[in-house]
Amino acid sequence: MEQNVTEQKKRIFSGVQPSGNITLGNYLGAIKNWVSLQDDYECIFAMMDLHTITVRQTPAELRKRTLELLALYIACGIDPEKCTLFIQSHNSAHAELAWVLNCYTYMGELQRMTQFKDKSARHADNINAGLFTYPVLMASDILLYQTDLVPVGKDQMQHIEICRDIAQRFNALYGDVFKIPEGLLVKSGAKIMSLQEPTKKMSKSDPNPKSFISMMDDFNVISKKIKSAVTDSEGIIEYRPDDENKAGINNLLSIMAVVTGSTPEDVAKNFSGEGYGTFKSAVADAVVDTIRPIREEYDRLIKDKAYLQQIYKNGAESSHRLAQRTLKKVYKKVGFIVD
Ligand code: AQP
Repeated sequence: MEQNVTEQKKRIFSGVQPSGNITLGNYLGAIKNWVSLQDDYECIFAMMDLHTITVRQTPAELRKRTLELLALYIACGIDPEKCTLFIQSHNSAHAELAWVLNCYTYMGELQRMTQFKDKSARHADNINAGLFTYPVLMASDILLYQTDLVPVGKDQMQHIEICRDIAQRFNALYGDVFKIPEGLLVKSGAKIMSLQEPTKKMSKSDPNPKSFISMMDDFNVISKKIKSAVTDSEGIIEYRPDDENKAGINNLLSIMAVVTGSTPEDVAKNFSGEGYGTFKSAVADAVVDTIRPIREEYDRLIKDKAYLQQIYKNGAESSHRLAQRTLKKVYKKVGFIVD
């Protein structure tokens, strides 16, 4: 007897906030990895605009950057025919589930989050409740889609852990409502560091623009930023991941390794005996070579507003359909009248 068994692909959810121009860190730690996953998984990628307002945004800029982010996803190689691409605020289920899950999350758990501590220190004048409950919204983003895997950079692993804890707590009370997701860390590029303070991660909202490479920077600006990256006075190109004094060189070695498909150790071997100046120039060239084709495609796409709109509208519809299944189940379990 002929069997019509179609193997169900595992589902992936991830996203980036349009909270600034996307950095090389976001690209190497997240988006580049998504591209390689899209054939083997059912992928849902969002522009996480709800998350951005935990820090004050300029409304017109946020709108512009959200569309730019969509164009950038596609320019980086995300295929809208294979993946669902949508704007987080277009699907109200995210905020709705977040409210429910807020009631199943403890203050103590949220207080331990590194990102909350970092961002509260950086935005001491605006430590709002949204910043505090950010991980709950992130848990909702993931759990709504019964996600199997969440590809993220190292900085977000703590949020994946709390997402799992919340889901397990909810399931323990109400049965198997949520799939328990797993974080998927890239092998290399999981944490690209600031070019100016290499013990801190590269962040798009860092007030010092020299600290990050934006995917939108002019190519000569990218070169200059890499050439003025903070290193050390030792003058030896060696990969020593546990030596804080080598943080700047380690970071440049990691960047070079990811963009050339090598390992930091091998890159260090290739440049052993060279001066930092020569090495930095080579890293700058390799980074520019990586970004150039993406930018060319981006420049073409960003002009086609109708195409981008069609994609995010389709994405909103599909994501809504999928999310409603979970949300209805949750509402029913907690005792809301659903039908
Ligand atoms: N420096 C990094 N190295 C590797 N991966 C990184 N990611 C972020 N920075 C690095 C990964 O990018 C994805 C999207 O992150 P996000 O925009 O949702 O938020 P974030 O982690 O807070 O990124 P930023 O750039 O630091 O944003 P701001 O400054 O607005 O807070 C995630 O998978 C993340 O791991």
